[in-house]
Amino acid sequence: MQATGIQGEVRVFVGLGSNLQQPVQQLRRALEALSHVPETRLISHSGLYHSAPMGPAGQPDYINAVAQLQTRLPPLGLLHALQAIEHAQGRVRDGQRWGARTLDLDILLYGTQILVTPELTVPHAGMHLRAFVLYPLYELAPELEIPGRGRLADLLQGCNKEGLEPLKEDV
Ligand code: ROI
Repeated sequence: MQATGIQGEVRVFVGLGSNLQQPVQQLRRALEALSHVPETRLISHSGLYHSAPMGPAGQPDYINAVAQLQTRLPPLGLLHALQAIEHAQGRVRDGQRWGARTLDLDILLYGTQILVTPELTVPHAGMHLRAFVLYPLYELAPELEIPGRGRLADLLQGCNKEGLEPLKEDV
């Protein structure tokens, strides 16, 4: 089955993360920006979560969420639109792997497609192991199957939730 909906729209899930410069505000601003991406509709978003950093220690905790979009943009067109939002919100690519960031927007799923290019890998390579992705995603689409990885509900069972907390004061 192909994941294109009516009029060629594809269901996409985008992961949002920030741990610098007022992360909650960064995510709110990013959600607003996502609602203005061309040929794209923002359908819904999860609650915001507080999460312990994965990667190098000594960086602040993150705020994470997941958004659901319907888009007619091709994968790389969407990627470039997301990068423009990251850039507008002060993201600087300092070359440090897994370092702190003002805003990270990751395409998690693009319909049911599996895509591996130098610029973009979909499904997102680490998503099936990350509680800060799987839990917010489950809020939006508990029935989801992650292409090549299995059922979201099963992946959730095997994932350590430690350090992940729904944000009390939410959007
Ligand atoms: N850790 C958490 N908790 N949340 C993130 O969004 C996040 N993003 C990253 C790395 C640095 C891997 N760690 C993260 O890119």
